[in-house]
Amino acid sequence: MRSLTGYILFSLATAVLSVPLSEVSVEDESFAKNYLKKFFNLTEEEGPAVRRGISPLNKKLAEMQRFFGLQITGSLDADTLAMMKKPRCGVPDEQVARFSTFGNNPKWQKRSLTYRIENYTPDMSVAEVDDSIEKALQVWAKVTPLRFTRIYSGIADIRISFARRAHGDFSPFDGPGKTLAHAFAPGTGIGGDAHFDEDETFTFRSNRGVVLFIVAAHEFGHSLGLGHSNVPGALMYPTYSYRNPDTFVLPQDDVKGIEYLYGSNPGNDPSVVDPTPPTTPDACDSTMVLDAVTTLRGEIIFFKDSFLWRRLPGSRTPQQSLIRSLWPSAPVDIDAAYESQQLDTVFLFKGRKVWAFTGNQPVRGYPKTLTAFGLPKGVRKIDAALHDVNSGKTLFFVGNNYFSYDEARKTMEQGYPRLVNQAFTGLTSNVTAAFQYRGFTYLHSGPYMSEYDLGTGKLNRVLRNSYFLHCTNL
Ligand code: TQI
Ligand code: CA
Ligand code: ZN
Ligand code: ZN
Repeated sequence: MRSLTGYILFSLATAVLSVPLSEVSVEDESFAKNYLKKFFNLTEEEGPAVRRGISPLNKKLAEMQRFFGLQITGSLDADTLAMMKKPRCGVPDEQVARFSTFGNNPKWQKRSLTYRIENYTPDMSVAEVDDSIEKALQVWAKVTPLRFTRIYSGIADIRISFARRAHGDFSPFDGPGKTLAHAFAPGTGIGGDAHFDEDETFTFRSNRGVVLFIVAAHEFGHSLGLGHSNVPGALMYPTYSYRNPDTFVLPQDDVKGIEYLYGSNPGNDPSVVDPTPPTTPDACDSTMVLDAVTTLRGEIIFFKDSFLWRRLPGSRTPQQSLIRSLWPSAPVDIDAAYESQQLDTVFLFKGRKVWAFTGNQPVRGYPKTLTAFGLPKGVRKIDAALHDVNSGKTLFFVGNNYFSYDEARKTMEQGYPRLVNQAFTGLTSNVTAAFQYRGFTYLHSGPYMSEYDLGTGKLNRVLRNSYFLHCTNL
């Protein structure tokens, strides 16, 4: 990594030399580098391409030029730089968390578009590929005036194909992993086309391999003119995570993005209640009630809906992501969570079930039921769980009561349930989440969080979620 800055500068120098007419300043060079990192996944890794002498920077420049319909030179020329500097929907991306469009807002000038599936992957049946593609286009058709018609011959607006390695455009695929697919912004010729990397294993709905429906829906977002979003959970967010195709609903941010380009679906009957688009919870919302909080190897993890925030030790700004991107087999909308440091395991609770993970690996034998886990039979769900490092006991909060579990003996303790407000003074409503951090115990009740000293049972202060879960937009 050390020599990389030098390496990038070197390749920029060669890029610039190949276009002798343009004068590119050092500022422009680093601007271009950052732009490509941000929007075209330029990485500073030393890969096989680097060893072969192909600069990743030149490749990315070519990719970007192809994307915007510029002349493909693979070097940082004046036109390319001008395109990079064009405002993206007039809003600097780093200021607002949301969708993006491409530099000059390329979009289709017609509402009726054709698509053609030019070949198939052997990973799935023909019917499954057809269905995945059709459903992926319908994701966008549902919320816009756009209509898609399949054709079986001739030249379609959106040509769909599977290919490996070099396949006739400027961006060869890279073998298994990394790039899964790519698509071109609206336009003639290659514009709108979507290519899928045949070296990936595509699936219809399993969480092994990549779900073709999800990747296709994301690529068609590009085919229609959307860039990446910086809202975790958005379909156009640039990391893949498994989602169930049968229950997928286009997130709010993507709806806003595509409506910005094409308007909303005029046929949408307001009396038909559509599922509300899922939104990403906002750490800045002071009324937000967290589902659960736990520690994990020194981090604090906050859960809300299908999302979590990780607060790394030494960092004040928590990182938001989907629960499934940390633990693909974990549930969403969980009830409670705790960490057993002795077992180096995090337990997640939802309804009558318990999941367990060590690091990011699921623990064998889980998920299991609350009763198999040791909780009394009558308990249908728990509200919060708290592991006390000093005593090795775990407290389970259920309504006004709590139970205590001896982690070492693996048994529930006698003499429980007890009343929560007898052990924790000042707590008048149910505990919604709980955790221990740096010797203090934190019990959440709605948007408030009470800090206790477990040794003395004393309430120190009442805080807001924002005490640990910093709001980063302010
Ligand atoms: N392919 C990239 C993508 O579609 C290609 C790409 C890189 C790109 N930079 C771009 C496209 C800028 C447009 C604009 O994002 S990928 C995902 C996701 C990919 C990634 O193979 O990395 C999906 C393909 F979002 F999950 F990361 C599909 Cl869904
Ligand atoms: Ca690949
Ligand atoms: Zn391609
Ligand atoms: Zn993308």
